[in-house]
Amino acid sequence: MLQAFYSSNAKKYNVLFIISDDLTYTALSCYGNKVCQTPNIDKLASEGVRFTQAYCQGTYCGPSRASLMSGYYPHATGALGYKSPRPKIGNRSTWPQHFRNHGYHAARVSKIYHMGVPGGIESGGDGADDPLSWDEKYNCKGPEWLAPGDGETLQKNPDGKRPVVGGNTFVVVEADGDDLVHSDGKTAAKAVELLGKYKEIKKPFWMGVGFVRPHVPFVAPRKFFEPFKPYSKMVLPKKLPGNWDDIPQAGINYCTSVNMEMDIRKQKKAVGGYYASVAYLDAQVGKVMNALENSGKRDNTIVIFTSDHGFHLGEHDFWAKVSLRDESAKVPLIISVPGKKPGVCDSFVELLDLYPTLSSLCGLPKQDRLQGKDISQMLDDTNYEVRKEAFSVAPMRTGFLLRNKKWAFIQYGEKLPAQLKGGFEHGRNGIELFDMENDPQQFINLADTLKFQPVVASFRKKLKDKLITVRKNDLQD
Ligand SMILES: [Ca+2]
Repeated sequence: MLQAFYSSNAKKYNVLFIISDDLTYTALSCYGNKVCQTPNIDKLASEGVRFTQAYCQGTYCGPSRASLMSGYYPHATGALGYKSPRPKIGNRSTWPQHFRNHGYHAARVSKIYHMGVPGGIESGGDGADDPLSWDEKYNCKGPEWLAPGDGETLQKNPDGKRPVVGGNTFVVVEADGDDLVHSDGKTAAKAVELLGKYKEIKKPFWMGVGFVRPHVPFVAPRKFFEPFKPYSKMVLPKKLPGNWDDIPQAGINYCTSVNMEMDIRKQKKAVGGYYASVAYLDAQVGKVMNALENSGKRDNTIVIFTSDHGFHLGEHDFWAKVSLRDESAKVPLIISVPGKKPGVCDSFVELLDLYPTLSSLCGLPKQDRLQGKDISQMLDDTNYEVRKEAFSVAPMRTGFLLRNKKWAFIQYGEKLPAQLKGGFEHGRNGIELFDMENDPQQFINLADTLKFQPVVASFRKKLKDKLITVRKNDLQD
């Protein structure tokens, strides 16, 4: 009864969901970066609640996006790679589909489910999209690493002879021309056009706007690189000798300064190129927000800004994603609900919480099958706590993270009972335990310290229970 009453009386807000690709919270000025300025994202943060402890559920595009859009953890759907969650969820509704089913017009501009970057953006295809999620959808083709300009391949290019290349490679291109040369400029323009069009529609809308920067290649119009040049002035994270000695092999990220053969000059240019891509992204976010203001719908539109996962910029000599350290597993998250007080929330949230939370804020029926939690009360009271810890996975290396206020617990390796003929085998590829209050940069692995064995044991049990809960769901036969 209460639900019916709530639903019929709740405001039908529009939803504008803006998601960046491979954006670490550490690169945003509203999260404390002093070098990279992001005035448009900062403005949105000042109008909403900025979450300082938001975590993705998978530390690369495919599983993270499939999870947040479907409402299930990666290990529930088995969407651990770069696939659509649809075969596993059958006729159950995704996040925008649930809104469509309740009178919303749903639109996608560019990358919301997984798309290969740069390859998929060069070809302009749909990627691992889910057609049932949308009333209309647009792909925004761009030249990526082929954009005319000054390019350099930073990765595995010790003698400087390697040309600019495609694929998932650290390449910087200071590009000729304006914003519209690139995919994200076109994405912003399409979103602006749709917001203009939606002035006239009677239905509320759910619009997903997916930007592909700062995902590699670091390509943007030249002017965005200026604040970061000469690149030699970029400051790299603190390096500690022997930093890898106390972590398991599985804990050393797949991209490092060593295996990418990046010297200090290239590392600094990678940071500058990444920041330029973030500045370019920020400018595109500004265009979309201006268009929302101009459409007259800002006052009844909930705006969300986030990223599918984070990114290392040289911490521990790690680069890129996959890692379960905070720079990679934590995401920027801003939720701006008209009429609610802006603030900063330090309680734990997961990207998985967006689907049930937005459903609740818009008065749509609650679905108990969803694995995320409704965090809408945190938007009224930033001290409110819905979860004590966040859970994230790096399927590529069977890595699992449990993160609470005090600890980051990371475990690698898992064999299921079917493979073992009875009994789980957890953590055979190593464990990391970091004291996040005294060692927030995660330099000292305490997993082998005698004193902390009870903490390790308690987390091992917690993780085992968590995986059982995650796998017990309505998708199972
Ligand atoms: Ca990504």
